[in-house]
Formats: sequence, structure tokens, C-alpha cells
Amino acid sequence: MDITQPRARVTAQIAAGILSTGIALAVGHAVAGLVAPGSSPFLAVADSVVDRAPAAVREATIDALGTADKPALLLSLAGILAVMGVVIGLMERPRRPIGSLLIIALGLTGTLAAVTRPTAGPAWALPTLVGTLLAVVALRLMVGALFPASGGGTGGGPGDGPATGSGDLASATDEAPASRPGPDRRRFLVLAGSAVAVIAAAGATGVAVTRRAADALAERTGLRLPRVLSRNAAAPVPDGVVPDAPGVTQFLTPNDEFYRIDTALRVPALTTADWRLRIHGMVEREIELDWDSLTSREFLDRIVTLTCVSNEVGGDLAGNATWTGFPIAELLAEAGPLPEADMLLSTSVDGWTAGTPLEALTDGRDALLAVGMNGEPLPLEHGYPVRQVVPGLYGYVSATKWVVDWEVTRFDRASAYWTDRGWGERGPILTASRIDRPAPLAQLDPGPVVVAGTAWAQRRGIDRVEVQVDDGPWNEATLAEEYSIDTWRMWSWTWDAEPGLHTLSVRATDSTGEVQTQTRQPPIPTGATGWHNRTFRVSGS
Ligand SMILES: Nc1nc2c(c(=O)[nH]1)N[C@H]1C(S)=C(S)[C@@H](COP(=O)(O)O)O[C@H]1N2
Ligand SMILES: [Mo]
Repeated sequence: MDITQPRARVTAQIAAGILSTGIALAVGHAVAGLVAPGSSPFLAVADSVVDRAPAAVREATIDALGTADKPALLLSLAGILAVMGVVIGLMERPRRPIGSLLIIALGLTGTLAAVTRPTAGPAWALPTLVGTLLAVVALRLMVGALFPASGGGTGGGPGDGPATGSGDLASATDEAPASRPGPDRRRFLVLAGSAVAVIAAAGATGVAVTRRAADALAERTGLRLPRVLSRNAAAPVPDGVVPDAPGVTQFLTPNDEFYRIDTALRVPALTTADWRLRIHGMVEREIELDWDSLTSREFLDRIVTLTCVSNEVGGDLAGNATWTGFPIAELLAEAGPLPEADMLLSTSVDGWTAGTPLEALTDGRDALLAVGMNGEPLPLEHGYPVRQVVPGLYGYVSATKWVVDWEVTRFDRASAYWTDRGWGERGPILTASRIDRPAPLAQLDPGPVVVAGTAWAQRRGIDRVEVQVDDGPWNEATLAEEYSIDTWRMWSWTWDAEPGLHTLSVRATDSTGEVQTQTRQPPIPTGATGWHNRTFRVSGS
């Protein structure tokens, strides 16, 4: 190809456009492997199209194409992007970056699609942004080689004309062979070749990573949880555990609403086939468990409320689920911890660690090595296939997800991920209470208003919840039935609201008689303290 010929140069422009678009997609897909498979620009846009398509259209395409509808959608999308790539290549000029603007517009579409996915976090914008940035750079470089700026620092080639200083706009349409350099063929081919290499490498990485996640997802879909004998079932949940009022927080948190906290940029894609747990350190016998040797045991169902130490006063980093698991104490007993040991250092497949007091794992509470959450295998983000759940301790010292290693050790010999970063060593859960309804800043009418919320003090239980209006007296809230001392307890109180702006505060008392302190403290190092309050405007009568 001789790109100094106008015809060949147009072909090269088209190639530059398609290659740049390809870079955006391939790099975006690869980076998505580090963030979350669904954050890939291509998949996010496809998923958004599926979600936003009117039901009739969706049905019609599924009818017409059968199960091929998803590949068909992806192919059409690829076709549209290829056409866009052609346009991008033809429109771009060194001094008139219309193609670059089009890539940025595509990038914004992809970013928007990614961050509006139901499970998206802010990091979901990253793949598309990185891909878009690289695509613009690639396009600018390639088009720069096709339309070298006069006197520019493009490295120059033989036949470079003298600088004229005139604007480049003219060269976009007219040729002025005498006064400006021609296309740099060699430079363009090197750049195009590099673009192909980047696409190939990023594409291969992206596919490999998403495939591994897909393997774990597919396995999870077909996985059967160990059967729980009726003698090991969780105590039934009485109706009375929630106040009889609309809009109160559910007693059991559905998996897709359960808070998620971890350091994993990419959710580990561990399969049961690959899972092992090695128990070692200060033990009489080292043990290695695999999925079958774990799940052939007698499993239990237990309801336990998990809480994050980072939860601000009134925050929602707490959730309650039925966990299917095997008692950690029994596994430890098999290994035989030495009498001097006082800590279990657990490590996840991605290298995160937690140090849990052995005492808390062996004192009879329902500390579980869990494989199920609300009757399903653990969702990938919640630790599939195996995690820990320990009542009464914040997650950062106890709830290791994707757990693969247990070292029995001592607090004076080992430390863990968050304790190395200034957080408390033991992590017992502090008493907390929260107003859940009415919603923040709700507009209320005067008269009776049902105020309701949750409170927790795992391992101790909640004995009392009180509500205060402005600086008035504390009013005794009605406690819903207690399920157990390891689960949160719902409460409600009917407020006779008077017109004006009012602030409600809540405080709980645990079963030891200790009243929640008013002193405000930030979450670090041992958990937030202080009363939760909410302000409401009650309309004038
Ligand atoms: N592997 C791993 N496990 C982890 C964490 C982590 O960062 N990595 N975070 C912990 C913290 S701080 C909390 S609060 C709980 C949260 O569990 P969830 O995401 O299932 O709600 O997981 C714990 N287990
Ligand atoms: Mo946490």
C-alpha cells in the first residue's frame, strides 16, 4: 500500500479509525477484567440496550432469533461500531479532531452505560475511560503520520518539505505537495501494527479474565448446597420480628441488597474445584480441606447480622442473612490449636487477611465457614465459594471472603490487613441504632407518624430503644420480637408530629444495661459512636 496516493491514504484513514475504535473496546474489556466483567464498555452497552428495549421489541427479536438474540445483538453492535470507526477515521485531521470527539462521545456512552448498571460502582467508569483515552492517542498518532504537520516534530522522513507556518486546515482537503511533508508511510505502518498488537493482547487478556469469572458464575448457577438436616435448621423467623408498618427495613436482607465491602478490584473467580483451605501454624495436625471434604459434613443454617466497622452513624453497612455453614470450632478442634495460640489469621485467595481471636471462634457462638447465603450459594461478591461469618465481630476481623488459608497464631506474632492500617485489633461490634423511616427530609403532615428503625448489639442483644424529639424527653420505642442476640432488632414509635422543623434522635441500650453514648467518634479505629438523628419538616396545620 502506498499511502502517498490519495486513494490509499483514505484506506489508511479508515484503518486508523477502525483500529482506534478497536483499541477502545479491547482495552476497555481488559481493564474491565480488573474491575468487574460487567463494566466492559461493549458488554455494558449491550446490557443497557437489552434493559431499555421495549418488551415488545425484545420479545420479537427473541422470537425471530431464538437463543441467538444475545450474539445477534453483540454482532449488530460490533457492526455499528465498525461503521463508526470508518467515520471516525475519515473525519479526523491533525488540526480538526472530529474523529477524536466522536470517540470521546462513544466513550461517554460506554461510561454512562457502565455506571448505570444495577450493580455498578464508580470504578465501573474506569475501563471505558482508559480505553477511550488510548484510542484517542492512537488515532491522533496514526492520523498525524498520514497528515504530518509542517515542521512538526513527527520525526520527519525523507522528502520533508520546509515549514510554511500556514494552518493545517488547508491540508485536510487540499494537497500542497511542494510546501508540506507527505504522509509518513513507515511511521503509519509501525503505528498501525502496534495498534493491532495492543488489540490482540488486550483482547486475549480480557477474554481470559472474563472467561474465568464466567466459569465461576456458571458453576455457581448449577451448584447444590449441602443439605441441612432439620435438626440443624435455623430457628423459624416469627412474624413479630418486624414492626407492623409500611416501609420498615426487612429482617432478612436479600442477597442483591446486601452491602458489599472488600478491597478486591476484581471479584475473585474461584471455583469449588479450585478451592482448598489449608489449616496450619500452631496446630497439632495440619489439615487441607477441599470442597468435597468440607461439604460432606453436617451443615447448619444460622441467621447472623454482619456489620462493617466503617459504617457511619446511621449508615447502611449492615445486613442480616441466613448463612449455611460448618462450625469453625469443629474444624479448629480437628487441627488441635496449641494452648499458646490466640489468633486465627485467615487469608483470602487475593491475599487479604483478618486476625480473629480464637476465643470468639470456639466459645460456642455460631462462627461458621459459610457456603450459602439466604439459601443460595454465596454470590461471587460475597465470597464464593467459601467465607467466614462470626457473630459479634466486625467484618474486617472475622468475615474473610474467598478464604483459602488459616494460620493458627498469636496476636503478638501476626497482624492483618486493616489492623496494619490503624484499625483496632479485636473488632467487637459496638451497640448501634438507626432511624430507617420516615425517609430523610420527608415532608410530613401533623399528627401520628410511625418512626421505625433497627438497632444491633450482636452477642449482647438490644434491651431498649428510645427516641427523642428535639431536646424533649426520651420516649420508649416498641421493640419488635428479638430473633437472637446475634441479629438486629427492629423498633417503632408513633410520634405525634407538630408543625415545624424537628430533629429526631435515637439511642439503644444493650442487655448489659449500657446506653449508647452520645459522644461522636469516627469509625476508625474501633467503630463509629454517637446517636443517629434525622430532621423532618412537618407542614403547618
Ligand atoms: N477477602 C476479603 N474478605 C473480606 C473483606 C475484604 O476486603 N477481602 N472485607 C471484610 C469486611 S471489612 C467486611 S465488613 C465484610 C463484608 O462482607 P460482605 O461484602 O459480604 O457484606 O467482608 C470482610 N471480608
Ligand atoms: Mo468492613
